Amino acid sequence: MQADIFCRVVDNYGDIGVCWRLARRLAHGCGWDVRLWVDDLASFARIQPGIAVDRARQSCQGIEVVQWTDNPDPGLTPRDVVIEAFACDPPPVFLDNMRRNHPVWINLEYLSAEAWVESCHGLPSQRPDGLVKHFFFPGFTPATGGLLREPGLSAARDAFQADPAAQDRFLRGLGVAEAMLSRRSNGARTVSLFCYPDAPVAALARVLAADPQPALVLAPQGVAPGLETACAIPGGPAVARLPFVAQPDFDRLLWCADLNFVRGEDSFVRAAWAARPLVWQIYPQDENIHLEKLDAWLARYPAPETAAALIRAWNVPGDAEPAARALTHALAPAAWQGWTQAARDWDAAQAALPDLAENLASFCAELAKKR
Ligand code: TRH
Repeated sequence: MQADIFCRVVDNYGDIGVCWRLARRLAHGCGWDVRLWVDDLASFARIQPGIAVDRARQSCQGIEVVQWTDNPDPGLTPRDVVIEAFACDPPPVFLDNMRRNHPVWINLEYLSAEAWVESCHGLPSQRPDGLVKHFFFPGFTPATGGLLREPGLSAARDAFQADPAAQDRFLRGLGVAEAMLSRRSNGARTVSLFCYPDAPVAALARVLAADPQPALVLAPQGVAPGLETACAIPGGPAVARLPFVAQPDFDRLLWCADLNFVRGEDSFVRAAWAARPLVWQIYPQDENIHLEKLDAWLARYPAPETAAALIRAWNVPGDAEPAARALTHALAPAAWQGWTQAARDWDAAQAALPDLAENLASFCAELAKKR
């Protein structure tokens, strides 16, 4: 298959994060020839070293990257499959060409655990101009498009998690100081923190300070700017700032941590694949719709109620007290043990389902036959 993936960066790194991961998975796992159109190469460059921010066309890891501008090259005509991420609409000149050669057209939707996703997944939308767009929904059940997950991921993760020396080498390579590494080898709890600016980080610092087990917080540069100040309290956790890294290294970072605070869409899924406890800060939406989505996922996530209460509290900005109380309960030994087991169970259950790229590839192949 030859495909065009269109990615418009609304904000943050999730749009390009999902599209880049999908492009690599389709190219390297399914043998597709992929062209990725991106309107914000600067965001892309932050999560993929080597991307030039000012090149109209470039190749990265066997994928052609096209800078999506207001005047795209009309010579870049549609091929077998067009995937628009998150309803971003291909450019008009490209659409004109689509009316001529009728490629398979997919709208890849946002991830949600809500039940209605199953009934909408795969539905066609017939347009007045004769083109048909199909909705493809990621999700957590066999009746959805699934989640992106590379073959061999569990084995690579298990080997890395069983190898403290490899973890030390990895963290050292990211600039983590020897004192921090010793803290880890002496039993400190490693926490990774990737959150939005309103996350109750002071509550996290206070609870970790009061916990009998020392802690180390690993946070990307620029995320949670108040973290160092919040942690500068008696018994407070040590803080290590890390550069933004490429996606495979971001996985390794999550695999190093005992507890991962993640956000948005893609880092949330990757934290699930770490098979360790995770706290999800969901992308905020108007009228708190996101809290319904959060509850829909919590209804599926097998963690104890203490963990669910913490995840809910972490998503309510303002009063940090409920988050602090919930975190204290969730870290108590029996609750923590239950959560750790649940994280393994969740990973194993989800890993048993076909991944999004496999599902998408067979869905497109079926549609292509009918063209
Ligand atoms: O950055 P985000 O908050 O993105 C959000 C969400 O996707 C949200 O749903 C969407 O509507 C909005 O963007 C526009 O969080 P997310 O989804 O976790 O994306 C972060 C990406 O960045 C993910 O692919 C992991 C990647 N990343 C790295 O590759 N290296 C890093 O060092 C870090 C910190 C992140």
